[in-house]
Amino acid sequence: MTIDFLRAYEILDSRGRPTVEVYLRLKSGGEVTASIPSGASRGLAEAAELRDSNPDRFNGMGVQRAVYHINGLIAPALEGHPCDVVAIDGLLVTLDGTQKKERLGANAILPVSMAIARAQAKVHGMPLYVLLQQLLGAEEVALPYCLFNILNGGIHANSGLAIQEFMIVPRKFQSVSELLSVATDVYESLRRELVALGLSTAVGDEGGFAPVFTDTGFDKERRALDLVVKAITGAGYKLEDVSIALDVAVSQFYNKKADRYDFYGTSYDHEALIEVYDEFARNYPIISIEDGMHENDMKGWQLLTKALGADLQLVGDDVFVTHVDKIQEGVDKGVANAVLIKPNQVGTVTETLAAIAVAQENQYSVIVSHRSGETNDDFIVDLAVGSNAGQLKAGAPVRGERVAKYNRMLAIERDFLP
Ligand code: 2PG
Ligand code: MG
Repeated sequence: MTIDFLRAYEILDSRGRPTVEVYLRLKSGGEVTASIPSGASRGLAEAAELRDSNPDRFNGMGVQRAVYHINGLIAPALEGHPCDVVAIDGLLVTLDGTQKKERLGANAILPVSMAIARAQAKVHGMPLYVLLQQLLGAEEVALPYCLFNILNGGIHANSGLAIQEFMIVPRKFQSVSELLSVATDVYESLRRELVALGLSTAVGDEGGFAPVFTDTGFDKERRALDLVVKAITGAGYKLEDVSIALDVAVSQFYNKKADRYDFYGTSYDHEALIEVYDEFARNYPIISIEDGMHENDMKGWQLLTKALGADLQLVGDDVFVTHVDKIQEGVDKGVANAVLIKPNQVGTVTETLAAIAVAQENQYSVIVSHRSGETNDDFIVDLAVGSNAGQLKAGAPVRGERVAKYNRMLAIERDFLP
C-alpha cells in the first residue's frame, strides 16, 4: 500500500518534444507508469508547464527541471507514504504553494498524481476508472461518445484553415468497435475525397488531414465542412447519425483593443461572428462549437450563449481551463453550456475531478480531452468513463498516441463492462 520508489525521466511526446514520465513501485511490488501531454493552443490561466529554456537541448523545450523537481523534491517526500491520491494531491499543492503551480511545475505534479491514482487502483485490485468513479461519487459509469478530429487547421496544422478542429461525432453504434468502424470509415472516405481532388492527405498534430484550400475567407471553412459532409455520406452514413463538432480555438484571432475578431483580413464584431457560427450550424449538421469566443471576452461569451446556447453545445476550453472557480464563474454569468476537461490545465487528478463535479452539478456537459502533443498514456479514457463524462475528444482514429485512447475504450468494454 505504500510507495517504495518514485522516479521521473524525460520521454518524447507525439510532436517530438520532451515531456515527463513517472515510474512508481509499491512496497508490495506492483509498478505503474504515467506520462503527460502538452498543448499548443494553451489557455492564459493554465497551470504552469516548466521548460528548461536551455537552447542547446530540444530548442529550449527540455523538461529536466520538472524531472529534477520530482526526483529531488517530490520523491523524497512521498516514498514510504500510503498510496492515496487525494492526500498526496493535497500534499503536492502545499509543497508547490503557488497559484499556477509555477514552483514545481504542473508537468512535475500531474504525472505523479496520475501515477498515484493508477497505483491506488492497483492496490485495490480495481480498474482505474472504478477508483475515479468512487473518488467522484459518480453513480454510474459509461463509455463516452467520441469527437474524432478528421480535419486540422489553426495552429495544429499549416493548412491555412482558421478553425482548429473539424470533428465527427458518431451517434449510432452498439459497441466501441462499431463506433471505431464508423470513425475510420468516414476518415478513409475523406482521404478518398482529398485524393480525388488532388489535395494533400498529410495530417496535422491530432491526426486529422490538413489540406490547403485555395478559397478565400471563411469559404475555406465552408469547403472543409462540405468535404466532411461528403465524407460522411460517401461512407454510407446518414447526417443524423454522424454529426460535426468544431473547435474554433478563437483566442488567437481576438483583437483585444478593438474588442473584435480578425479572420482572413476581415474584422468581425461579436454579432457578426455569432452570425458566422449560426450560418455554419444552419447549413451543416453541427452540434457543438468549442472556444467560440476569447477566454477573457465574457461579454462575447454571454452573447454567444444567449444566441446559440439553446440549440448547440457551446464548449468552454481556454475560458475554464479545468478550474472549479472559473467554471462556477461561467455558470453564474451564463457562459457556455459545456466544459472541456484537460487534467494538465489544472495539474492534479483531484482538482480535475472537482472541475468535473462542478460542471455536472450545474448540468453543463463534460468533454474529457487529450492535448495536441500526446503520449501513449490512456488515463483520460478511464477519467471519461469513471466520471460518466459522456464525451471524449481524443483526435483522429489514427496515430499511435491517439489510438492508444480508443484501444483503451475497447479494453474497458471487453474486460469490464457488462
Ligand atoms: C484544444 C486542444 C486539444 P491543445 O484546443 O482543445 O484539441 O488543443 O492541446 O493544443 O491546447
Ligand atoms: Mg480547444
